[in-house]
Amino acid sequence: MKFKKAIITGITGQDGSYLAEFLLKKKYIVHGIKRKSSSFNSSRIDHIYENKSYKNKFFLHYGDLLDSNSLTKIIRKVSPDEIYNFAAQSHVGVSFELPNYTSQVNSIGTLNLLQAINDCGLSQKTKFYQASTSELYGEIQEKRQSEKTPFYPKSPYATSKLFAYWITKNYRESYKIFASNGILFNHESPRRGETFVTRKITIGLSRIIHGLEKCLNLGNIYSLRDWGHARDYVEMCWKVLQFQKPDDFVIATEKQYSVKFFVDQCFKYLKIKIRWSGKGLNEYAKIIDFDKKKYPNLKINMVVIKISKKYFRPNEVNNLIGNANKAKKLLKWKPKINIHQLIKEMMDADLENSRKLILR
Ligand code: NAP
Ligand code: G4F
Repeated sequence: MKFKKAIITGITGQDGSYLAEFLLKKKYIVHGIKRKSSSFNSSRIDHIYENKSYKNKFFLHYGDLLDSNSLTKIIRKVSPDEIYNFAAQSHVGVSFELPNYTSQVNSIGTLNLLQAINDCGLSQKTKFYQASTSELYGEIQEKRQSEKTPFYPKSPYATSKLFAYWITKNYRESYKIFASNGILFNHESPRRGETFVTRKITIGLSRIIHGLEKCLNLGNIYSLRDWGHARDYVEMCWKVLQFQKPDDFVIATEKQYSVKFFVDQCFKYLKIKIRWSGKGLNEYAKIIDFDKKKYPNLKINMVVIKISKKYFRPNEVNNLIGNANKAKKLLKWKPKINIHQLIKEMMDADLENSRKLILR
């Protein structure tokens, strides 16, 4: 039996690790591209690498989206059926600090991959998935954003991903590569990068509970997002490439919550009562009731959330919510994990991580 071969860029990231697990279960041979780092950056995939049943099924290659030679070399050697381009400088806030680098990696990096497919003579064999994003909608032009909603990017990150979106379409039309964009809304998990807001909250609260920190500083807590679970979303990335033709799809839960709601629901899950007071940069949340036996490090009136100017962006995307009708109809998209299950999974994992930190 001939197994399908996939290359995943960004294998060490949140989505790369979940997709690798998903494809291996589907009997794919998975090749991940990871970049050289001076410290370990493989914690999300170590369990796969060490799993004996994936010996000769899971391979890692050093490569970088900015090094087209490395990409061509790996693609030529593997001759993959599918490439999933997840690698990116993916933090919107950081993209304002590193606009040039972000643009190089996210825009030119994507072009380098597409050109490598062509240069290796694989344009009629290798399918290409581009990790596009709801950030493309930025200053929203429609209440719910679908594949037809005009884009209005508001950060160097979003602008760089707009180039990547169009160059993917361009290579589809020019060279008939099966190249598709998944326009994914925010998706989170216990493997989410620690500086994205949901993970920052679940880590922050876990550390406060374990007495490792006193207070969590956040930026714009009134920002609205459509949050799903990364495990659900990577399955859709695969489905996008199994569709009968290359196309672009919005993947979203179609439900919207504020950052403040996410904080409230985390505290609710922990059975800790908080009260919000103040306005703007002076807004804060303090603890008003909790189980003293369960949480010996907490105190009544302890201020646990503060607002800090540091975490506001020069240009904010205030409001995103998807319209995923096309994916529901054509790809049978239906999210399995809701926000409360997501919060439970993330809180439980980070409480355990903090507990282990204390025991060290
Ligand atoms: P992530 O956790 O930040 O992972 C990004 C990955 O890209 C990491 O493996 C990182 O390697 C790698 N990378 C960065 N620069 C690279 C370079 N120059 N060459 C090779 N690899 C490089 O991101 P994610 O949340 O999994 O998201 C996956 C993709 O989907 C990203 O493209 C993101 O922009 C996009 N996206 C994400 C969401 C979301 O809500 N998560 C929504 C829409 C779109 P290191 O581990 O070495 O840093
Ligand atoms: O968690 P975030 O940093 O995610 P953001 O900016 O929505 O971007 C993520 O989702 C995109 C899909 O729409 C991806 F393309 C992108 O790669 C990334 O995965 O911030 C969410 C919201 C923002 O409005 C931000 O201003 O939360 C607000 N926020 C409030 N306080 C904060 C904080 N964000 C961060 N990171 N840290 C804070 O302290």
